[in-house]
This record gives sequence, C-alpha cells and structure tokens, in this order.
Amino acid sequence: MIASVWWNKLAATEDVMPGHTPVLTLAYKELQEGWDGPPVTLALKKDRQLKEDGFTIHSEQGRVAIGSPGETGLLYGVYHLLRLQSAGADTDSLQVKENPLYDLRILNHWDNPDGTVERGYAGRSLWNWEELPSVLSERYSEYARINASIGINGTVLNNVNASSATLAIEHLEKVKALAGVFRPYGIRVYLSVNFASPIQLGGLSTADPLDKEVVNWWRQKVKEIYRLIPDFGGFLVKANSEGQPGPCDFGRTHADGANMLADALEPYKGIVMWRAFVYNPTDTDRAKQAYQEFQPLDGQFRDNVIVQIKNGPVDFQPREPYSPLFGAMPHTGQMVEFQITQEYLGFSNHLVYLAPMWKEFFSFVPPASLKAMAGVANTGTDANWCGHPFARANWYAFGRLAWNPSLSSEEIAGEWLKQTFTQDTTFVLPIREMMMESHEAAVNYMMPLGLHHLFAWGHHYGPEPWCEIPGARADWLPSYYHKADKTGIGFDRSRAGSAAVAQYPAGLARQYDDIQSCPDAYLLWFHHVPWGHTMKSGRTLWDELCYAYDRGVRQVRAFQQLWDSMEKQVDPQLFKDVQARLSIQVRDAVWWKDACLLYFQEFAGRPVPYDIERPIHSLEALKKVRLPIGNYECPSEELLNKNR
Ligand code: GCW
Repeated sequence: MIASVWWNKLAATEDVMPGHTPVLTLAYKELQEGWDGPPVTLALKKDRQLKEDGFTIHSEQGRVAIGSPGETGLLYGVYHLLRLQSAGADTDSLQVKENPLYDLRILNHWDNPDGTVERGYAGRSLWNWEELPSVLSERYSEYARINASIGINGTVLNNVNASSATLAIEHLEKVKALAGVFRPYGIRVYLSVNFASPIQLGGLSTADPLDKEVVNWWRQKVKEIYRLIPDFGGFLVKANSEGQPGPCDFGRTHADGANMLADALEPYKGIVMWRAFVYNPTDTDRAKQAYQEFQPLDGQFRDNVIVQIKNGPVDFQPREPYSPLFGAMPHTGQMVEFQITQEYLGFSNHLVYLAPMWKEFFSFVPPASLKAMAGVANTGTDANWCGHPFARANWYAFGRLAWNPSLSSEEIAGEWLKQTFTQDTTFVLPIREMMMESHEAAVNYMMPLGLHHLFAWGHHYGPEPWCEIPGARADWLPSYYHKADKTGIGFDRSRAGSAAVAQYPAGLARQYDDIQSCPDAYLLWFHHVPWGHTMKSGRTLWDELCYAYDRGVRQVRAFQQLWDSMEKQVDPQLFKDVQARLSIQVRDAVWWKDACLLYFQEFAGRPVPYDIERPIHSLEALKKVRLPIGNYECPSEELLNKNR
C-alpha cells in the first residue's frame, strides 16, 4: 500500500549487534529492510565541511558509501538514501553532501497530563503517562523513527501551558523512559516548565527568579533531571502569557527569568527556549506587544537562551505578515515557532499544505538569521498519526525545512507524494499542484486580503465575525481585528493608526504604510479601507472581497473534482478518507463565504457581484450555529450537518 520508509512500521530495538552501537544497529536494519541497491558501507569520518549531523553519500561502480563525523549523521544518510530510492531518483552515481542548517529541529507537543492535546485534532496524546515507565508502546519508537527519517532531533513532550507536576520525580522517571526509546534515533527530550513550580511543587513562598532559594530549587531540580537523563535538552517556557506565571509577577523581566533557568542548565549544556508570545489586554495594538516587551531586552539574554517567536505578530492566523521581532534583536538568539497542527486552518478536516506559508515567512526572514526551528506537532493516537492523510505532509515538510529551509515547497510535496502514494506522474503532478494551491485557497475562503481572527469563540474552526461575548477580552474578539463599519473594514496599523508598521525595517514600513503600495495580501491587516476603494485589479474593495471568497470555494471544489478522478490510483480506504474530508471542506468553504460576506454586507450595503454564486444560507441561521466542540476535538461530518 504505502511503500515508503517514512510510513513503514518497524519496532525499534535496543539490542546491540556485535560491534555496533544502537544507532548503527538501526542504520543497518533500515538498510536491510528498505534498500534495494548495491552494498552500502557506513563510515565515521572527519570532514571539516560536515557538521556532526551532516553526511556524504557517494555511489559508483556498484558501491555506495555513506560518511559522517557522527553516528546520527550516518543514520540520516541512510534515511536520505532510502528517500532518494523511494522517490525514484537515480542512485547509481550519487555525490551528496548534506548539512542541516539548524542544529536544533524540534517539535513542540501541546500534550496535557490527562492525555488530551491542546489544539490537537488527531486523537489523544501519544504519551501514555499512566502506563509509563513500565509499558513502552510500540508507537514511541515509530514516532522517533518517523522524526529521525526527516531529521527532527528534539521533542518537547508537554504543553507550554505546563503543569508543575511535570517536574515531580515520579513523572521524570517516565520522561526518562521515553528519552531512552528516542535516544538511538538522535532525538533529545525537552520539557515545558511552569515558572511557578518552586511554589507549586517545591512549597516555596515565591518563584522570584532573583531569590536565592528559588535559584537553588531550580539548580537542584535540573541536577535531578540530568542524573536521570544525561542528554536532556532543556526547557521551553511560556511565561506571563494567557494567565501563565512568569518573572513579571515578581517585578522582574523576561530576561531575568530566562537567565536564571539558563544558568541552572548551563553546566549540562542545556538550553532555554523562552517564548515571546506575550500580549496584554491594554489599549495598544496586540500585534505590537511582543516587540514592545522583548525588543528592549536585546543583549540581556544568556547565550544558552533562544527567544522563540511565532512566525506572525498575532497568532498563527491563516496569513500574517512576519513578526517584526525577527531581526530586531541582533544580540539575542532567535528561533521561529510554526504551527503544524491546523488550529486556524480547518483542523484535520481541511487539506492545507503548509510549506508555502512557511516559505513565505522565509522570504522575509533570512533562515540563517535564526538558530533553530520549532513546530507545534499535529500528532496523536489516530492510526494515521495526524488525522487528515495530507496533514502528514505538514509534519514531513516541517522536518525537511528545518533541515534545509531553502528546499522548495514543490520539491518537498513531490518527495512526500512519491513516498506516500506512487511515483506515477499522472498522479504526482496534479496532486502536487493541488497541494501548492491549498493554502492560498484556505486563505481565500476564510480570511482573504489580510483579514484575521474571524473565528468562532472557544474553538477556532468555523466563522463568527459577529461574535460578541459580554465581558470578554477585546483582543479575543473578531471585531477588534476586522473593525468593519459603514465606512470600511480592516485594522489601521499605518502610522496614522496604531503605527505597527513602524516596527518593520524602513523599506517595508514605508511599503506597508501606504495603502497604494501595501500588498493586497496584507491590506486589511495594515489598513482600514473604504468599501469603495479601488483595488489594484480595478475592482472596489467590496467586490474584491466577494471574488476572493468565491475563488476560495471554487478552488476547493476543483480539488474535490481532481481527487475524484484519482480513484484508480489510490488505495481505496485512503481514497475515501480524503474524499470525505474534501466534501466537508467544500461545505465549510461555502459556510465561511456566506457567513463573512453576509455579515460584512450589513456594513458595506453593496450587492454581491452578480456573476458569482449567491449565498445559500441566511445570516440569521448562521448566527445560530453553535458547534458543541472543545479545544481538542475535530467536528465530524455528522455533527457539522446537524449544526450548520
Ligand atoms: O494559538 C493560541 C492557542 C492556545 C495556545 C496559545 C499559545 C498553548 O489558541 O491554545 O496555548 O496560542 O501558543 O501559547
């Protein structure tokens, strides 16, 4: 069925073959099971041009040689060779030299101790804490294997909304067991920590990072962790954000908090990934707040702290301009956090290939200016790991880009399709085209032209641009972002408005500030635009909006049609799975289009252009839709049909 290294099932073994270490045992086993070509030799070698994880592959005269300074590099070389084989490349005369751009390529799991996954739509958490450490599910090693095959070398096991119980000794024993399974695959474990742990777990009266007892508590805790897990990676911290405790509770800065943890980890070469996802319900623009809080701290962080910044300034919206904090802290290590799980992109019901969105980010932020890349995982206990069969392409693309951000989205999609489905170009080429268009399609039917945060309260699945919750934070409500009124729509972040544009480098600031030069894709992000404004296309803004929503619907209808035509080329079960999800996606797209256009029309007072499809719902009926789902569920077709 799915003939790929990436998806083959294989239980890992810790048994060491004579003369081999666990890593090399794995490497040989992979070759034995997956390689069809001539003999392969693996050799550790010194090569000044190779990083520890880098490798070379040379093949000639019926022999293949893989070399690397490190064992994990050899394993990566084996996976690369197998990838080339299953993607149909000519492996007879290879001259490959590969180095990862980032030394740290890490997944962030938002998994809770009770087995739920925050914003996870593929079942429950992979980690069965109740059974650990004595029972080791076969999926742990499969998980590690999939990650290693695409170069991912770190995993933060638990939610950034962290429980302090994570650091209790009984729990650390369980973490140790997972670390043991992951180790031969070159994967280190990291933990999200709750900044108030010294109080909640340690019984201290404060968590002030400058307090001696607090400092000592963390030192002891870190020592305890390394005694159990000598190659433990470090901590990820969400502090003073969305109700989480942090150094600011004690009058200290983010740098004070991060440095205190960094000092405790430093003797063991551990690191701190300190998140910059902070915003307060003040009257300043939420999009400006992370920059305002972090930029002045540039130069104050220890060398083993990396500030982890979401790609956009607000929150993983279908499309955002890049966060201006990137590049604004030249004396501080920075890393990007992408969201692989589709919190704002149709959960695991919608087919949305995310590589083009991530590449858009890299077209503004030079990859080499960052130290690492993190992705919020989309994995769970679902048999296919990610819910939507095509959501697996996003996990794959994340790993490939973390290794080499200059790979193109097309290349990655092509590789993945060939390994997952078939090498037949009559399938691969059109489906790759569909994947490439899918992000833009979702932006079109959800939030075109720079609109953002029009989501329903609670879950972020369907549209609710009208949502008002008495007493709710303004910056959690759609009207804060779209600001639709009789004159127009959009958030004025120009110099005449919130002046968020001023946080960007001068050239971009000028371009975004001027309504004429601001790209259409970000227009309503940066400007409040009159309904009758003439767009670059010559249409009015209102008409342009209508055409964009309509285009989104038509795009996914075309995906549906294309997929139907591929029935003979795909395993029947897999075919039906994708087909069913595409039909949900088409109906959702119409739902989004009708909800947004009918609602905004109340302000615009203009007709929907007559050459596009008429709304089929009434605004009144749409306003009554309530999906009884929480943060952790993906609505089923049945539920959607009943409620929508
Ligand atoms: O995107 C938002 C999510 C929260 C999440 C938060 C964060 C883990 O809605 O569920 O919390 O961001 O990134 O901290």
